[in-house]
Amino acid sequence: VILLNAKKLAAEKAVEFVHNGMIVGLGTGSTAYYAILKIAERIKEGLNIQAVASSKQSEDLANQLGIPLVPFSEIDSIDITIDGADEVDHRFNLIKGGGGALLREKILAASSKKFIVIIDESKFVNQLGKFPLPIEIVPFASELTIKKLELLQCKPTIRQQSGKEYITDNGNLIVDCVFEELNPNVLNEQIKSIPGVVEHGLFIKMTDKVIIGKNDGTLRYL
Ligand code: A5P
Repeated sequence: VILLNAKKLAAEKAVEFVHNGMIVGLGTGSTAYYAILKIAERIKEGLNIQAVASSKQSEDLANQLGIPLVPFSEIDSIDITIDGADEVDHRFNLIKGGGGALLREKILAASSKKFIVIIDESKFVNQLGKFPLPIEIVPFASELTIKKLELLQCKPTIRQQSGKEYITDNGNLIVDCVFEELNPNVLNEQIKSIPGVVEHGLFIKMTDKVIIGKNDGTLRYL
């Protein structure tokens, strides 16, 4: 039996859209990992690109693999960003941030000419919200911010790691929110309007292409 890796399949397909001279946004997580490996492989074969990383984790990986990185301050825009997601619906709305990198990921996506999302089929859903929505908040007065989030009918949990509060690359907290009903367009505005919220993991109208790797070894494109 050949074991197929649906994440790897989608990731490697996406890297076919990377061409010489491009500035490439590197995503974060176990699916983006395979895209980064493939980009490194193509660089060894002669591909000439520069990359921007969406997290410390992806930056470290890119450095280890010899992918040339540029600081964000030195570029005007990104040609293509390839990143994973936690959930994707039919309208190309996403939940991201399971890995905690949502803020930088969203900054990259918003500055990218092409934003390609790579997932395995388990993440393609009819309705977003089974996966708790990650929301990045500043530590100052976090109790008050969380109370305001609760008014939006959500059950918030402060993310923990090794018995302590998880801290993002930007020094903030992540609150994982389960909503009674998740209306992406409405919540997109409501959550952002709460002072203390830095960013949330809903990515609305940002995605150009979704590549789904299936367990039977085939691909599906949206
Ligand atoms: C990282 O912050 C997230 O947005 C990831 O893109 C998301 O959690 C997907 O990760 P996996 O590919 O590991 O499932």
